[in-house]
Amino acid sequence: MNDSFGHDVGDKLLKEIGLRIIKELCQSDTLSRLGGDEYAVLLENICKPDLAITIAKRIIKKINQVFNIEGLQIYTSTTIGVVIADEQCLDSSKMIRHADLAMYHAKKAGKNTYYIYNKSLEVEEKNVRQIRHELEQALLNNELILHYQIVMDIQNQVPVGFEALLRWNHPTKGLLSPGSFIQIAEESELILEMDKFMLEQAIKQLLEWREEFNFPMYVSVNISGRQFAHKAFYQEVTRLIKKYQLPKNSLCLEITERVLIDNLRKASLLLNKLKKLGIRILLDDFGTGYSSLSYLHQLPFDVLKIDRSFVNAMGDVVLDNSIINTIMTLANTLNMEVIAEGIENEEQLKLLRDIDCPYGQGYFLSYPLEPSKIHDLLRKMIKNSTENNLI
Ligand code: G
Ligand code: MN
Repeated sequence: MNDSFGHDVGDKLLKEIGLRIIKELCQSDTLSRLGGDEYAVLLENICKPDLAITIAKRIIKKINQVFNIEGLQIYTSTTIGVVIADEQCLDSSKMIRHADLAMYHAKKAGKNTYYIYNKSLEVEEKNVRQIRHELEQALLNNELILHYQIVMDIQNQVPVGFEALLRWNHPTKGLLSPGSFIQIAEESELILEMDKFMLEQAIKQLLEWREEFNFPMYVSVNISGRQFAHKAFYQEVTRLIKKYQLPKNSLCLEITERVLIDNLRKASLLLNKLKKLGIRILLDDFGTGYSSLSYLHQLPFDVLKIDRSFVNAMGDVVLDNSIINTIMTLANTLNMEVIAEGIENEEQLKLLRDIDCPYGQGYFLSYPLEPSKIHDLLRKMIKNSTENNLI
């Protein structure tokens, strides 16, 4: 708010919010501002815990209504953590900490929500702290590694590139997929370090294989929302392109809709700048989010990646696959390429070929594997393509 409208408006909004909260309280209650945009309410003498929830709901509703400040119409939202005092242990700092934990939990559930503290939150919090600590160590000890999955031109059976996928070689738990740790990393600055590492590592690997096989492949790297929004991201990409003299169109960045939707104009500017550097932009998991036609039109994607759920649900006749057919037509109209994700068997591959889908990846073509295995697989595939005059 301060950045968009100035501190004056920000200050007035905070006061207005305070006034709206006070209106929901009675004489014996206390309201204070903890700092930033956080407030604490102490309800004394309530007859039953439910009342705290009723009041939380009322506060959420009131703050969700428009604010008129200096001629501006401002909309905002709230999340509230509720903690019920334990008669045996009235420790104020502990109560605030618990309310805080509950509030963060509410935030994860979305805007305009409340959550009531319970003991399991603390266990969860401890777990998260532990994983975060282990991740910091992982970065220092080179436990984070990249696996790669080959992307194929499925019409000609020729490899065209590979997607870099993060794995954690955990000292006791074995090889972990990002699902088990990426969210925790994304909630802290750690994700930035991890993304930086991935990007550089993937570029080095690409150049090594391009040189060895003398074959024009690309590498595709998944970009987190945090990194995409970070002001140093563009600089970092520029630095790497210079440092490694990266050929045009050999680096792809995979971005999900979720990352872009918050600030379409800013996203569009950044994507266009990245494209000028010779980077290709892939829209990952297409079809699972908003898939709004207006942003597809506004953003300069090179490729749509059809989410694997659609490939998984394919019928066995070309005409039965209206969603995939529609995505193909859409991509053609918008001058974008298509990669089908999650091809797991021969039937799916054949159908996608018949539908004229140009590119694909999935377990049936290549599992995500450690670099040495992908190296051998690429060598075989490229040798095969050359022998059969496919390239
Ligand atoms: O969101 P994104 O498309 O980047 O997800 C990549 C993930 O998909 C990787 O973790 C990879 O292991 C997984 N994956 C790759 N190919 C397949 C496949 O054929 N089937 C399934 N179920 N998962 C796949
Ligand atoms: Mn991806």
